[in-house]
Amino acid sequence: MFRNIAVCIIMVFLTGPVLCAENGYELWLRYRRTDDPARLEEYRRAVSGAVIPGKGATSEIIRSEFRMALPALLDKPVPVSSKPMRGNTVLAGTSKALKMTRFRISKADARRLNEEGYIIREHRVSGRRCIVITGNTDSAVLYGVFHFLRLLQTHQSLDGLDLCSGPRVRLRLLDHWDNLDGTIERGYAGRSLWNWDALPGKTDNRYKDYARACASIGINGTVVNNVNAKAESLTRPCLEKTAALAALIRPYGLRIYLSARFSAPIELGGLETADPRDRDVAEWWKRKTDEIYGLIPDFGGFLVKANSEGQPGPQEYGATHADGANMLANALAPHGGVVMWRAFVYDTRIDADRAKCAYKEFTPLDGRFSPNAFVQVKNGPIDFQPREPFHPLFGAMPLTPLMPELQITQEYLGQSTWLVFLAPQWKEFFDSDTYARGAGFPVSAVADGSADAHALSGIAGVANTGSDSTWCGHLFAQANWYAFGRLAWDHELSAAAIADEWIRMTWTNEGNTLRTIKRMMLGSWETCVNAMTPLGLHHIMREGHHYGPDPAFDGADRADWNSVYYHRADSTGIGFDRSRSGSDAVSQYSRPLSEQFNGLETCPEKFLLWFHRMPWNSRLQSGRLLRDELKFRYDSGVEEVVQMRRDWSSLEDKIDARRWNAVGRKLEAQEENARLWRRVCLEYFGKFAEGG
Ligand code: GCW
Repeated sequence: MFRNIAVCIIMVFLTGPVLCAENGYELWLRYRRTDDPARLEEYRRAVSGAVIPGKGATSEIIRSEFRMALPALLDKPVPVSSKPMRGNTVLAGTSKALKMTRFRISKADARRLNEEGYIIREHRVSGRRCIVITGNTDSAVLYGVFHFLRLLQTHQSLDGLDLCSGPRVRLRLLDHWDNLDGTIERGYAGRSLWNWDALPGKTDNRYKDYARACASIGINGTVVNNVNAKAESLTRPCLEKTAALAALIRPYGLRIYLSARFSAPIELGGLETADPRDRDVAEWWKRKTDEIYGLIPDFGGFLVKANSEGQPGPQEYGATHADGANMLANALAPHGGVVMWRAFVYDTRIDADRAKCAYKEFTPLDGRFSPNAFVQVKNGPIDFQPREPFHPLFGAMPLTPLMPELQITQEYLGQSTWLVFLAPQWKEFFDSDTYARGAGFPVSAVADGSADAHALSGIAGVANTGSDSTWCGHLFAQANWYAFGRLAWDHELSAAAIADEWIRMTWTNEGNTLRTIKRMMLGSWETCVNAMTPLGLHHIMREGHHYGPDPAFDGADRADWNSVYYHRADSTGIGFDRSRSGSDAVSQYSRPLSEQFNGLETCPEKFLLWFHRMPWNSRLQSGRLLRDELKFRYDSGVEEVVQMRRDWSSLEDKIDARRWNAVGRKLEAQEENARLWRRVCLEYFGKFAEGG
């Protein structure tokens, strides 16, 4: 990288500005010279140096971040020190560390800030105009520092700064579906970041780079192993490796969590049972948990996938999910840890409609979970589809903190080939009104705990990171990692605002390019829905790997692993009847939403075939017949991808060739795949539609 920069400097000297080849490794933390002269002047005046008086690893990280960022952004030497200095400085530290500046956080501020919130405020110190970045803890200050740097990266004014920001959700986690052998389940960006063979002795700079990127967007926890867990992760040697990792990422405010295999007491402890009501089993978990805390004092807790897709669980012993969760919660409670118990269950003996299973299993358990237990619920009732209505469990378990699980890795959304910006999808989810206790009861209020006054709140995103030099396999997939962190911090942010920040930091502040990329990103999710599963269709991807179309698939062992189960197309129509006269999944939603979903006239068209089975000649809002509308949607999907390619082509001289080419190649493959989707789906559905 340094060589690259040196070459660039020489080239700038000789020929004026050039676009240097970049590989994307720097993510949104590329600190480039501020190329707006007025802003550059302003920043140079406002920031003559940075003072970070704190001791400890986090303060050192902040110093090194400033040393990297400020001279680059301001294009001049900027002293960074732990000692006071003259001039208009940036002062960053906890209120204790900043004592000498006489900057006081008022009591009201302190309460508002809690543990992770920060203030960025202009403040006079001995007649000088300084910018103070402060909070109650080191990680709060670190978050504030990244926010401040973001202001510079995105060319915001520093005039009269007075910002205060705190996270709406307490636990903001990445879930890595990484296996101990270095593979990643549903990973499309190379191998796992964690090199378990080399740990604990040998670590990798990339761990710190990962933690730094997470800290820059407010992520404060990471579940390092797959929910399809191996008991081996809980063995002493593995825990020592995990502890080494935990020590590296701790100063960035990141805590480690582990997925726990429920049958570990049998596999590792030699017990005959894993029954959560068995004294020896509970004792084994208690000892194991104590051992973990002995190695990792700030260990976050366990994530558990139980009685789901072949994973062991309490139901094997006639015990409930709550029994299982509580046993682990009890072991964690003395240490302040949490258990995150997943609600991703779909036992067809519970209900023939997979979408209904989790609700039926979990709502009767509301109120029976320990205070430090979350139930972790995917955004929709099936499985991370391009579009789903929100999961009916949101709002239906008022006594239990629910932790939404979003999928950043695009398992069903074109993986690392498709450009799909997911913030609009997540916003649709957060903003959905559950009507659980009357109107105005959105999913976001369940997620942040405000709806039912839960002290615990959390959100998890299934990570899309890997060993690839771009981290995420697609340069635009980085935007989803970014957006997840930003929305976990503040779900009120708009998708457009997040895209704007990310583009400015990752690509450019230049207006025309910014607008073009933003347009591409903001339309990209609807494009994906149109191109793959319009009008509420779902789960018609190729079996197993879930890339590309296979609506005809009917060969799986389980009915609900087949595409035909979900679309039910024949010559009389298409769609899954989940209305009152069908599976009645609509009744799992509160009134009046259940009524709205139930009514053919009132059901939003985006969910039409999710909730209803429709004759091919039904007339839709556009005036088109269903069969024509489907064609129209698949056509639009392709056209929109073609337009994205055109947009991207127009940026050739605005973006460095390496990244421009990399994205161009991805878009080409995306177009090919969109065309395949259209061809396969229209041919297959068309056969029925013609006869209808
Ligand atoms: O989406 C499905 C995936 C599985 C995954 C499972 C889950 C980790 O296809 O690969 O397993 O969901 O969320 O548990």
